[in-house]
Amino acid sequence: MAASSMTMATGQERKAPRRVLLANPRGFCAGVQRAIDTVEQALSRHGAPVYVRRAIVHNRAVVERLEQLGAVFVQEIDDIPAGAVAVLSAHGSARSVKLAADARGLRMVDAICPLVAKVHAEVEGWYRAGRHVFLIGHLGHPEVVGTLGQVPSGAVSVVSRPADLEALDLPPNSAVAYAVQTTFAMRDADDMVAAIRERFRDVAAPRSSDICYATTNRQQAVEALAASCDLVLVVGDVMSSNARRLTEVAEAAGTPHAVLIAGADDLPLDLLAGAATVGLTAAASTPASAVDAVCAALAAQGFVLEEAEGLAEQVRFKPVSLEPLHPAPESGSLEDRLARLRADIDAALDSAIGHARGRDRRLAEAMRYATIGGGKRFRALLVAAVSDLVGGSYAQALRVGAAIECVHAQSLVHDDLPCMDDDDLRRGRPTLHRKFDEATAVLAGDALLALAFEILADEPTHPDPAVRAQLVLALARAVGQDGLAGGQMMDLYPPAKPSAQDMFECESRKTGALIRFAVEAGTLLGPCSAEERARLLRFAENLGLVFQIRDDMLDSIGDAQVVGKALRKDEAAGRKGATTLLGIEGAARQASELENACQEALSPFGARATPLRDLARFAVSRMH
Ligand code: GRG
Repeated sequence: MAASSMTMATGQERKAPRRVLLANPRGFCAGVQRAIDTVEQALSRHGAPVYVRRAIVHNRAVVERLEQLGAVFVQEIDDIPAGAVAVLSAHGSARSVKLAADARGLRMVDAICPLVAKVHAEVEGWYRAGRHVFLIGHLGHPEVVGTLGQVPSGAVSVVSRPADLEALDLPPNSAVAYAVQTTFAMRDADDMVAAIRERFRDVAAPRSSDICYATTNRQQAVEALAASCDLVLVVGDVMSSNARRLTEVAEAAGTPHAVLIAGADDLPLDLLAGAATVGLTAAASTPASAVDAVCAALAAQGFVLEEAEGLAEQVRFKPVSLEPLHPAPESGSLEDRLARLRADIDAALDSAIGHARGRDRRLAEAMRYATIGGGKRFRALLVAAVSDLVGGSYAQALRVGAAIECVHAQSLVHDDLPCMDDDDLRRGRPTLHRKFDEATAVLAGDALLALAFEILADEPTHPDPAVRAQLVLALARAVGQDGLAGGQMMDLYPPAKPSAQDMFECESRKTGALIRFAVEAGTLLGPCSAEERARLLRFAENLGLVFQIRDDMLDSIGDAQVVGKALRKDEAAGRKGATTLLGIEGAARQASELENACQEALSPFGARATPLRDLARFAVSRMH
């Protein structure tokens, strides 16, 4: 068909007019429209300049028009003045970008396409479920970079061709999952999924296709007309992944030539001269004005324009809220808040441990094993809740939370060593010295302890060096002779006949000290009156004891599977905890009285203290 049209086109007695077949649908999708609207509305609401990190969508003309309206496009968060309004691009951003924006005090508006946000949520869910995730996409594309940045590095492998799977060292019985870049070519994704399924038995898949409706519709529309065209023109930016996919799809569907053009100035005149039927489509990021200009130029060359039959798209997304985001997990149930905080803490720990070349990889692996992807994050949530209560920054609280989790992980790793509690299981997995070896466990603990102080002393934790010094001092006291180390000594070498007072003293140091530090650190991150601080510290004192008494109770009545470690060891070792001294009922009564004291300490804060109340409730009733 294409060849015979060409003959007609170049022959003397050509009758049929030369025509342009316009693919339907083409051009802007709902996600692109929403992102552009977001920048325009942010400009009218907050005034110029509004900063945009990276191209809001991949189209030069769109970016230039927004620049004329007062938008300033930058590459990195550091290029944006503190306190400014910043819009994040439709392609989605890594967690670290949002945390950097928050730490810089930016008023952040995230214009992520909701369909990309769906992929982020899937990837995070599979990572949490312990699956290795394949992201079918193009390495380096901003959408892929943003998706990778939702989980710690190494949790996701980017693959684009079946051959990429061969390079991976994963046994066939691994639990895996796949997600797809929203603008990936449908047929290539199908091939990739088939290759994954052939290699792995346990494969979790997205509930609905990750390739977005706009990519799907535009690829199908161009595929339907390509074979009848001598030439297919795709109007779009060279940076646009979905534009480039449209040229590939058109060529694969049988047109002899598919050319990506930015606008009317780029028309391939040599190819047009010999073409009778030209297909025309446009990427999801191409404005209608660019397509109109190309149509006008083709009409001027004698082409008749014809709309091809196709789908009418009705998709519209809710506008982005223009209330600048501070991504603090202040809303939702305790479980929701914990889930969001866990993901953020994992990302903060992953980036703090880092991937610097030349460092010992085994040590870094052991540090990640000890800290990432496990634990309730009780102490980190506590810092975030107190910081939020006193008006502190979430990003700063997250850094302090990560530091505390490093110390906590260190204490668990050392506590599990044969010279202390000699445990094989922690957080439902082999203890660190069992997974690695004892020397690595000692050194990973040492490095985590050093990292905790490094995080606290580093500038992004707080702009005021005096606050950073206070944080460092308070943590040093919490882990030293009067804190964890001293408490552990009392536990290992108790007096011959320990009294209830001895037991409380030991637990207050071993467990309470870090919980008290979490609360104290939170109060340092925002403005807090002396009275508020005293109440919060009282809350912390009682909470630490509640937490430890419940720990003792779980040792007697808990389910090892749920708790994730060996139980019934204290009594066997003759160690005196709350349950051995007070009995189960007595311990429960004591914990409940202490919880009441926690709630009383919070009473003047009213509803603002709900997250802290929830934590106290959790501490007294937890099963793990
Ligand atoms: C920190 C310098 C320094 C020394 C450490 C080994 C040691 C000295 C102290 C041991 C402290 C210890 C193991 C206390 C028990 C605290 C406790 C109740 C742990 C369980 O905490 P969860 O339930 O654990 O919050 P997850 O796994 O949820 O994080």
